[in-house]
Amino acid sequence: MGSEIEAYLKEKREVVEAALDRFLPPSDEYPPRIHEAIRYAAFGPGKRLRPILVLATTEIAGGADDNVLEAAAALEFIHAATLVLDDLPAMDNASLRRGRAACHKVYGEADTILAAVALLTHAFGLVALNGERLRVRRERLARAVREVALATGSVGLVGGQHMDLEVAGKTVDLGTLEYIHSHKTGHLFILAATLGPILFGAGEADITALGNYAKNLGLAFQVVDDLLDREATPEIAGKDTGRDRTSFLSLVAPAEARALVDELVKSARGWLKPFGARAQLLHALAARVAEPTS
Ligand code: GRG
Repeated sequence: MGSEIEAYLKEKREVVEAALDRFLPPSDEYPPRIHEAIRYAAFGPGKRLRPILVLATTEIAGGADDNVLEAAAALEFIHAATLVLDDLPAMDNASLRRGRAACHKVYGEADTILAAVALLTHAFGLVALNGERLRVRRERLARAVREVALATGSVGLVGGQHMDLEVAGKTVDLGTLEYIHSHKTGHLFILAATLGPILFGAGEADITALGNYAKNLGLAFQVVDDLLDREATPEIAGKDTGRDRTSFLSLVAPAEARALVDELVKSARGWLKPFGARAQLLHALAARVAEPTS
């Protein structure tokens, strides 16, 4: 499955990149500077994990990539918005992201904030567009939009990021740490794994199972990110590392963190049982995410 999952990820990454390009205004759209900044933020060479999750979980729900390209692009645009905001001097004050200069280092802080806001609002528009194109029932589309709002707002990503900044430099307990990680990372994973199935009309039990899969996967991913932050150089990680951020490694030893990753991946995969062989790729994705250099 090792090379199979790599080939799958490469193929889907190309599908996603084409969608990102298609759904963003061109960089010469007036006013050009902000559209350039938006594209710089969105097109950094990332793994495209969240949009790929949209595609993979929609497939489980019986849909095809073409059915949910707007939703997949929306997930990456939200993610890109969080990254460029996180790098700002008022937040993580990082200068390197995805192997190149952070957005504000190229476009300045004001246009980086505007680019992030535009990416976020664009994501909402894309989810609505997806619903219109699929002729999704009104209640389902309303739910999809509501889930995006909840995952990105103060009871989701914003809450997680707020607490992360609030406790910077302080000792935190495991509960607070779990809140931070599940909110600043987990909620977007859950959204990525459920948005396609919601739009595509999956049953409630399937949506719940996929959400729980993603919740565990997201937490595992964040612990791996913490390990990478501690162990990798900026050249390898493609971003500033060893920063003073809340990390599982401030509470547990690296070996324990590794064991936690294994435990979380096992739990994630447990939620795939109802899907049988159809979930083969989601199993492989979970194993891949747990790898130290994911
Ligand atoms: C814009 C909705 C919105 C919220 C703002 C700034 C903020 C609130 C949240 C930031 C949350 C944050 C930076 C979480 C880190 C998540 C994480 C582990 C990112 C790294 O993801 P990868 O490795 O990155 O998938 P690539 O570059 O591969 O896409």
